[in-house]
Amino acid sequence: ETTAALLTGQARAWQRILAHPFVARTSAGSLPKATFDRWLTEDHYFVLSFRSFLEALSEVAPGDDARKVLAGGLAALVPELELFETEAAERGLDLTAEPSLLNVGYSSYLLASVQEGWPVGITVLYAVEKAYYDAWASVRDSTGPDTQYAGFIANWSSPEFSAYVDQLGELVDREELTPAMTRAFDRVVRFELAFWDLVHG
Ligand code: MP5
Repeated sequence: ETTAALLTGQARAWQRILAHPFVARTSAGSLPKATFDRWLTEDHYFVLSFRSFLEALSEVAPGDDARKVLAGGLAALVPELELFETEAAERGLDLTAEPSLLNVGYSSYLLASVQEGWPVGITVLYAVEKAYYDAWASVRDSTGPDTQYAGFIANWSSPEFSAYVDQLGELVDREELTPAMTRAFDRVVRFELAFWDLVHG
């Protein structure tokens, strides 16, 4: 299986994502408010870029079933962006703040990956979503329902999101693994770790 090979190749880095202090401290309820605020502001920029990426990737989807899966992902971004806006307003955050260069780099890479074609683009999409699902599912499993992060936890660890990530994995598994796909997957893993470091450091 293509996804199994990709995940196995990055097993140690994947553990580092799940054990990252941002994830661990969010779970433990000991994350400083300013750190979460920083994440929220940076991630909002990321999600706006991600939406353009998803739209561009839909254009090169090989069939109606793939397009339908991606359309579901696009639809989910509407309530997700509302969540960011509501939380930012409550926290008094300026979502138009200039993002970090790392974030600009990661966000630009998403769109650039579509130029490499569908197999690379769908690999990038799967890696991005799987990384968030696994991280937020681990937060979900160690926090109660009264956590201040409930909206975000639900967004990326709901049964619906889990099913969506599985569908993305099935689309990746239709593809024969290529070095370009491995490079893309590994790059997303490095970006994910660097993103957590950025907001937590
Ligand atoms: C996602 C995200 C998940 N919001 N931020 C990072 C740094 N990685 C992955 O993407 P989405 O569009 O919020 O589901």
